[in-house]
Order: sequence, then structure tokens, then C-alpha cells
Amino acid sequence: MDSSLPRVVIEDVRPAVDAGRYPIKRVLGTAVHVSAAIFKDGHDLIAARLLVKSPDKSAAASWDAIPLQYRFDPDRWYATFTAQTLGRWQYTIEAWPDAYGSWQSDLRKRVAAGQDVATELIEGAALLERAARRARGAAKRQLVAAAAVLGGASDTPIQERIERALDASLLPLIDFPLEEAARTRAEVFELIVDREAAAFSAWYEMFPRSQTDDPARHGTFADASERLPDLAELGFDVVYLPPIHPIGRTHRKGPNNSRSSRPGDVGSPWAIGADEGGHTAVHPDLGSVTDFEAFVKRANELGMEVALDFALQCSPDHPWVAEHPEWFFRRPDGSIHYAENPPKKYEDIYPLNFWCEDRVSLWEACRDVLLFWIDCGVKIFRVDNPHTKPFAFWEWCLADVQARHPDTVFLAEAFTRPNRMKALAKLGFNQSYTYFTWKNSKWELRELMTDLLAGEMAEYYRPNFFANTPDILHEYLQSGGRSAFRIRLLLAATLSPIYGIYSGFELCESTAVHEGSEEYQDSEKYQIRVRDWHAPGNIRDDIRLLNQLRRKHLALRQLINLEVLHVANENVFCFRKWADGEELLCIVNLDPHRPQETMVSVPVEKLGLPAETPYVVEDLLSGDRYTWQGRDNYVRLDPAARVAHLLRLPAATRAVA
Ligand code: Z3D
Repeated sequence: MDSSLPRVVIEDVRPAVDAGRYPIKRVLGTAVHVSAAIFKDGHDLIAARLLVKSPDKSAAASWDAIPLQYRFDPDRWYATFTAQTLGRWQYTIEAWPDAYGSWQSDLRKRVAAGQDVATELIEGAALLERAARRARGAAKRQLVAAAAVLGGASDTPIQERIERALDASLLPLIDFPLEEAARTRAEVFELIVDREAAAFSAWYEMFPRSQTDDPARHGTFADASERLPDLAELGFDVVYLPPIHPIGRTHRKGPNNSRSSRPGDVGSPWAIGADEGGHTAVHPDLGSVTDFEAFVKRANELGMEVALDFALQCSPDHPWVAEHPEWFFRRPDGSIHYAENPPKKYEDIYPLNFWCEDRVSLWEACRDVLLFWIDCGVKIFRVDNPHTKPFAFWEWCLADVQARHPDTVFLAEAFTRPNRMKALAKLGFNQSYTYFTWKNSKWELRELMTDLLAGEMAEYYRPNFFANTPDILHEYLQSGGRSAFRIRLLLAATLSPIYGIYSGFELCESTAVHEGSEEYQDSEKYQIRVRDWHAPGNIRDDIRLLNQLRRKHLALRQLINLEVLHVANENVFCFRKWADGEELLCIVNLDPHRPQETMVSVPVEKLGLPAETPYVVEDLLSGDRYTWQGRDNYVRLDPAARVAHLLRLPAATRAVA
């Protein structure tokens, strides 16, 4: 017989990811609502509390305790704390039989029934004495005094003894079990608290070398700085640069991914490392590290942040290849095989061998690259193909860096099987790319959003919806014309609080290298591209407006407050977003070529809207107002004019669930 078996059962603690194996994520300043099923056999009451430790506390420091409150329906216990410090928090729950509380409630019943409780009071006194033995200071003295009264010291009248016994202020003095073995402690859960930028931001990706008006003149950080006011004016929060390091010459790729380059070809920036240096050096044609710092400073002054690419791979000319040959995979003939991400071949780079014998120094060197750029003012990293490096490496590296710099944000660029993408997010990536780029039809979008919002995923996976990337120009954009770009922009910016576009999207660039390919023609990955950022047909107005609306409306800053609504037309996608009493209804024509019409079914009962009398809805995109009535209302969207309505519904006449 095992007397250490728990007296109280604690189950199903929420929120949690994989029963606590991985941390949940929240944004600074938000409330964390914790709940659990807590119960025991028999009739005793239960005492339960949430224990919380903020990141600034040492492992030995004591926990902050918050009492849990029981709710009969749904038979669970609840408590809330506010995440007020960046970094990794811990929380757990403990519970024990509430011996004195149980006795109190029993006494109350007997007194109400007019029973003689003299013996019970002696028992109560014994309980208080036991509690006093475990208590300290003032609590101990009060418990001793109360025990004396209950026990009938100095002939206290029975009525007074009963009143003292039932005194509610006695319970908080006994915030521990009467015997230690009766305490049940759940496992320790973790919480990552990030700043809001980790969960809400508009990204713009650009190649600094293309910030020039002549393809023969390599753009510099100074040129790129001149672009910043425009990006700030369009409302972007993050400017993300592909790798800014020296580019290898051996096996350098030429335009359109050709395997050979001619003199003057600039090569892929992901082919990191040359004579001029590796991951902590800056491409000499872009400028110096000091110039980069000035670029970061300028962005910050304009209210934006700079995100850098973190691509752990080396061109054959990277200094590490000569200095640390042991960090690479050698084939039997001594050569090194190039990197791959099947079916893609990266003939211009070597992968690193993360499990080599010298792995500790390799892992630390990779970590130190991040610390170097953090010292230059970078706080956001877009991590290239993280799924081709060990999970164990990321779990260690991210925790190590964020313990020093809890304001650092990591975006995982993994396009791979779902479980692997989820695993990276669980291991600590603060945001993740998704399949959004490939989800263009209504059922695909519905399925994507359902996946992201369902169950535990929303606890740890923050999607960053890129509408395009230098690697992905979807067929929908290739064939849909300007309206397709407007539709995809609107979807990205409203479905997800984090979204991004890559340069050229605003100009509706849509030419693929060949039919059936998602690669851009004359891709900027291999050559300098000069553009007129105000070229006719651009969608800058859409971008500016959407970024403004995103900042203004809390509903668009949060992910999970989204519900896809049914509409009959398969080309129309409709969803509602809400926050703080505000209710938005987004209706999008997914067909870039033809007008589409449908009836939209407004959940009037749920939203507390009048079912009989008319109400006015306002389109935040156009400023137009419409008078609607009841549930079913007609909508027609002609993509030549507008691709969507983003309607603000009138305030609810009663509370919304
Ligand atoms: C992607 C990167 C580019 C080119 C390749 C080139 C390679 C190395 C890739 C490798 C990872 C990531 C980037 N998905 O653009 O590929 O497309 O042709 O071989 O220079 O860089 O880093 O987005």
C-alpha cells in the first residue's frame, strides 16, 4: 500500500501544450487564464492554488500563489495571472484536502440543525492546533488563540466558540495541508511571454542590393535607408532583409538559378561567406557593419524594426570551411556535398554537420552569430529552413539567446510536413510561416484557419501569412492580375495579425520563370532588380489602408477571435472578427476575374443585433454605409472595383458570448 498516493487529483491543466512538455505563448501584459479539473474521493472540501514564477526569479525563489476558484459548471477550477515580464515563466497547481474548511462546513450544518456540537468543537480545536504547529509568526499565534477559544478555555460561552470556529478569516491562515503528504503538485508548465511585435506586425521583405536605380550599381545600406520613410508611411512594422553577408564565388549561381555565373553576377545572398568574412560580416558592396547599424537606427526612428535572415549554411568560400573543416560532412573522397531541401538543390552552399564531434563549439558559434547581430540592434530573426537543422539545436539556441535577450523574436521559415512545422513552434520559435501562400480557394482557407485556431495549436503557433516570398509566386497571382494581389493582400492582412509581403507584390509582379513554376522570372535572388515603386497599377493604397486598419482595430491584432461563416457562393469567403465589443465582418470575392454575389447570413441573435429593424453597417475599406436588415443580406463584389467588404457591424445590444 502506497500512502504517498495523491489524496487530491489534478488533471487536464490548461492551457498546456502536449501536457506541459512545451511552453505556451502569450504577449506581454495579457491575462493568462489557468484552469484544471481538481477533485478527490469522499466529501472533504479541496484547497487549491495556482503557483506562478516570473522569469526574473531564481530557481530557488518561492512561487507566487493565487487561489483557484471552483465553478460548479463545468466542474473546474480557475485562476488568472498577468504576464508582466518578458521571458520564460513557470506555473503549476497544487491542491490538498481542506481539513478545516470541511470541518467548518460540517459544523455549520449541525448548528443549523440545532445539534449539540460540544464534541465537534473539541475536534475543531485539535485541527487548529495541528495547523498552528505548521504555521509561523502571527498566523501561528492567531491559530493557537483560536484553538483555545474553540476548546472552551476560560469558560467561553458555546455561542462565542461556534462563531469563532466559523470565522472566515481563519481559513487563509491555513494555506497548507495539515500533513505534507496530503499535498498534490501538478507538473511544472512553461509560458513564453513575448512583446506584442511577436504576435502583431506587418512585414516587408526587401533586398538592399536592389535599392538602386541602375542594375549595374549595387544598392547600399544608405540607399536602403532612403526607402525606409516610404515603408513607414505604408504602415509596415518590420523590414526584413535576406542575408546581408559576403556571397561566395565558388559555384555561385547566375540569373534564373543557373548553375554557373558570369563575371559581374551577384549570386544568391543565401550563399553566405567569402574571403571578406562569414555570418558576422557585411557584404562590402552594401557597406560596413556601422552602415548597417545606421540603417537599423533609421528604421527604429521611423517606428520600424529590422529583421535579419539567419541561414545556417556556408558557401564553399566561407571562412568556417577552412577554419573548422570538422563542422562539415566529408564524403569518402574528402569532398563536401552541397545542401539540399528536396526537391530543391542548393549547389552553391554546404550544410553544417550539427552532430559532428565538435558540435558544442559549432552550436556556440551559431549562437554567437545571433548575439553579434543583437549587439548591432537586431531583435528579429527570420530563420532559414530551420527544419533541416536539429530540433535539439533550436531548443537550446533559442532558449539560450532569449534568456539573455527576452525581446528577441524568431520566425521559422519551414515549409515541410505539418508535424515538423509544429515542432519548431513548440520548441520556441515565436512565429512561423504557413501554407497560406498555397491556400487560395474557400475550402482551403477554411481548413487552414480551422487548423490554426483549433485546440492547442493556437497556444504555441503564431502564423505569419506571407502573401508571396522570393521563392513562392503562386499560380493564382500569376494568372489573376491586379485583383488577385488585392485579394491575397486583404486575406493575409485580416486573417492573421502577422503578415508580410515581399518586394514587388505591391507592383503586382506576376511573371514566373516558366509555366508551372513558382519562381519569379529574373528572380532577385540571383540578380539586382530595379523598380519604380510608384509604377501605375500598384496597390499601395490598399496596403496603407489595411495597415492603418490593423493598428486601429484590436480585432485585427488578435488571431483566435475569428469565425468562418457559411455563404452559399463557393467564390466568396466570409469571416467575422471581434474584440472589445467591436464586431467586424469580412466578405471577400476570391474570384479575381468575375463579379460574385451571394447572401450573407449575419448571426444576428449571437451578435445581439435587431432581427426585425434595419441596422447600418460601415465598410472600413471604402467608407460606404449600407442599411441591412435581419440575418440574410445581399452582397455583390466586382473585383474590377472592389474585392471585399470589411464591415463594421453596429455595437451589440447585448453582451456577446
Ligand atoms: C531560399 C534559399 C536560395 C536560392 C537557391 C540557392 C540558395 C543558396 C534556401 C537556401 C532556403 C530558403 C530561402 N527557403 O531562397 O535558396 O533559391 O537557388 O541555392 O544560395 O539560396 O538558403 O528562402
